[in-house]
Amino acid sequence: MYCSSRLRAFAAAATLLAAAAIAHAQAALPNVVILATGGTIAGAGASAINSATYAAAKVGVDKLIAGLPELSKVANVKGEQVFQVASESLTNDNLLTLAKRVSALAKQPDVDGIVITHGTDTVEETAYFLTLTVHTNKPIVMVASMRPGTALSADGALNLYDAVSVAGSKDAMGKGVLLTMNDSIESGRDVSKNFNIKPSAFVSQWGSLGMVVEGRNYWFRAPVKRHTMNSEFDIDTITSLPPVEIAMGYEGVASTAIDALGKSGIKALIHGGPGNGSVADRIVPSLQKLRADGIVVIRSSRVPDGFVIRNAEQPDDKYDWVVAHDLRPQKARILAMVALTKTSDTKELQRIFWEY
Ligand code: DAS
Repeated sequence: MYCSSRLRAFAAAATLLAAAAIAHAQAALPNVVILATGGTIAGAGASAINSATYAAAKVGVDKLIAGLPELSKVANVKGEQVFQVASESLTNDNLLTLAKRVSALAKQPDVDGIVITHGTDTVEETAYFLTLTVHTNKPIVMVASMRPGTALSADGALNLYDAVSVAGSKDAMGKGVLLTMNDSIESGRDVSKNFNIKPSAFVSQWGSLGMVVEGRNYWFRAPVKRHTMNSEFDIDTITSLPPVEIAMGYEGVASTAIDALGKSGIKALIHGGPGNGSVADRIVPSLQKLRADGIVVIRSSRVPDGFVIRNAEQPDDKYDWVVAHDLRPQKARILAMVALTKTSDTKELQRIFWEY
């Protein structure tokens, strides 16, 4: 018969052993920080059938983490609430604040990866900005959701689990900023929101980088454009972003928007033209006026896929215009703002649009 003191000693030893085992298991897990900014992934609807009618940016990061205990199996997770907004309302200053926080965390030796929860509307823009300006090889993984957590078949929980799993993976290092949505791992540079109400909304015209399934990554390609450690742009040296706006091209377009933007203090105008970034002949004089006033003119295309070819139908050399390569207008604007923090020389800008 064991005396009670021996039982107490046995229980104490067992407790210590269990604590040591937990500590050992946690030490083996990567440390991942989740930076929350808002969006549908933090949204809430009135009922389970409200998959499209809901309020974004309502649930705090601690509640997101607490609602997903499976995260503790793939990483030691800490959360920070950077913003709580719908992403269509994010500003250039928000971009700078977020990127600087990511850069600071990435320098910490006790941080192995960073996840950013974000609205779907502009996550493609934030992802590109971060991949252009944050100097780290550590995984930075954006994640969003098309349905709020209150809806039937909500996609946020698995998307977030995937994002934390990828952010803690050594094989995700050095691939630039990533986005995990709907089991896919997308390049932050290439991905865009192609459908406004489906979980399969996000597509990269040159293909996904891979997939993440049950916490394991399957890679099928790697980015070739410059990013993160190989970028000449560094968020730690950027204090503000020059104003760049977008004007679309379409049948019957007037020069009203372009003329007004030309007087608003912008440093570059992205022209989102039809086809190969075509410019209506009646608009050319307005664009030439902007150019004469020192405003950079960048030809992008409203066509979702493909890339604008220089000097094809438009005499870019003659007008001293820059072409946006395969970047949609909203992405071309991000690169233009970043590039203009360093140069306004159009030959240098064109090099940058080829390389990033
Ligand atoms: N308004 C959208 C946004 O915040 C909601 C979402 O889809 O995340 O981007």
